[in-house]
Amino acid sequence: MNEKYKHSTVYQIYPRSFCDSNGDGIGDIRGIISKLDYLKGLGIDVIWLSPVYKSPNDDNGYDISDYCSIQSELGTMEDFDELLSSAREREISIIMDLVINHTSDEHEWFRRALNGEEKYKNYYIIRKGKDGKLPNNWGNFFADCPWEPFGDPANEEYYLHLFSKKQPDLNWYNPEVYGEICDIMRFWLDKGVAGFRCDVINIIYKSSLADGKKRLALTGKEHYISTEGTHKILASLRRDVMDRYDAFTVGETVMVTPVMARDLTDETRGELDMVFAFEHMECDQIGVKWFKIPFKPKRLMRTLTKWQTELPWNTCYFENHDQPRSVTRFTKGGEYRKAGSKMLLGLLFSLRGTTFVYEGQEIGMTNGAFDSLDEIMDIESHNVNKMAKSLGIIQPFRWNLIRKTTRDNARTPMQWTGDDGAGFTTGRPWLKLNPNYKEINVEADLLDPDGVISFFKRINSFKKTSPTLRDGSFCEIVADGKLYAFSRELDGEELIAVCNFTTSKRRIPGEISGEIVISTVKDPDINVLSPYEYRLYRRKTRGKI
Ligand code: TEU
Ligand code: CA
Repeated sequence: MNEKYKHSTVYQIYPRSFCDSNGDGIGDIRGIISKLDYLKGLGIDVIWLSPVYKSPNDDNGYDISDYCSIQSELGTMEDFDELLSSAREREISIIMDLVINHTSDEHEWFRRALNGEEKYKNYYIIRKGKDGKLPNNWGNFFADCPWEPFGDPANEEYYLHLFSKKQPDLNWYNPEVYGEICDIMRFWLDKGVAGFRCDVINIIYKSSLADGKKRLALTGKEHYISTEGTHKILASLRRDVMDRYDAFTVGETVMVTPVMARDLTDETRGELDMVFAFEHMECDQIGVKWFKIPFKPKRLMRTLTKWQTELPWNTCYFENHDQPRSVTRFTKGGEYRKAGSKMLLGLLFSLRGTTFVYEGQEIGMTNGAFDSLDEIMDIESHNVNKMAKSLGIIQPFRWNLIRKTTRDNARTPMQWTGDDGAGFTTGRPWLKLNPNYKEINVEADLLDPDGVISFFKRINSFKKTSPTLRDGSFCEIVADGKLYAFSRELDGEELIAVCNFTTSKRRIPGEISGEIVISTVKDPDINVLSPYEYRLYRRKTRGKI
């Protein structure tokens, strides 16, 4: 793949929550334009924009009703074009979120299907019920039933929706759907975007609609995870569209294994450039994400090592708009918030792969502080609540489960200043601000010489200029749940990253030596790591092997 993008630092923006330019409480494109210098200062190369297309917002833009126009509350196409050119002036590229497993039920295609136009009915997956029952026994990602009556219930027809019922799945058996999506991709690429983050891309082609093997969650998934049909579509999209542009794709690939990820990113097959895997996001849960268990650092370390070893090129990320905040999740937070945030960034940038960060991660933003379900907007959380209720789980338990897992944890407005509205808005924010914005905000962090942003800039620019950190091989040294240490090696140089995942001081193991090139603490002790310290050693290996 294109070396330029491979070594980019990508910053994800969740537009509703980033910066509001007109006081309506919703972040917008002009707000993003106003922060481009800030992003340039961080050393960002690429912005991944979560969806900005027209949408009834059942799932905050992941339910698209028009792929080629801009959601009016976020701005206009002129604003978008200005964003693109202002970013380009700063040598920042933009990738779009390509959501093609489903559309909104308010998309013209679905409306025309409902009107009885056969052509458009064939854009979706519509099936007759079986003897008064649903077409199959599949599960749904949002704790719902994946079949909804299509039109008049008397017809006993249902449409498939693996997500919300306002997100009907597209029928990828139909070549016309393929053609439409090619046109949409070209529309944005012709404008000059640098590619796409492809939403749940490894589930688009359902190999069959037969009943699935019964499971705790997502019964039926064996019929759609990384099917041959999906591989073929991806190879065609690459050949027919992507290869004609200077652009790249990163696939959001759910439930993917290293073997699947290798196939999806294999240069000779020519499908995706890189993929987001999820296994390391599962080290504080059992089975489904709603059953959280205490975080097990050892599981995180082992999983990172597994993927670093088994996949030639990873995407490295700890946060996005669907996951709780990493500092809350993977550290004790509180008095260790700053140290923990920096350690996690150090770790992230030391791994082999393309680095993706999420808005707010650069200041160590924490999970939202919600008091009850009334403050939650995330459709997934509301569905989980309903499902848990139907299972007889009582309210305090339901809330406890949702509070920890809700995607709104990562969607609270960006904390720019300590002023009312956190510098995010002069109005009433669409989602409750975390009250800790008074202490945790960009303005305060920038003034703090020991702040998270200054470390972010340091480690980001170090990675850009270090061939070893960019391309070196990966080898685990320690992964005992307390310390995580690994080396990266290239052309006779070895860099060793060491992370302390505990709140106590820890002795440096004997095999780790060299000159300390970076540390998250001011005067690092040669023999001992401070709580949540990250440091990087350098030594020569020439002649040793
Ligand atoms: O997420 C896909 C997905 O699988 C999530 O539902 C995931 O299971 C959960 O959010 C985190 O564990 C993508 C988008 O990132 C998400 O925001 C959308 O809601 C979803 O697709 C549907 O488009
Ligand atoms: Ca606004």
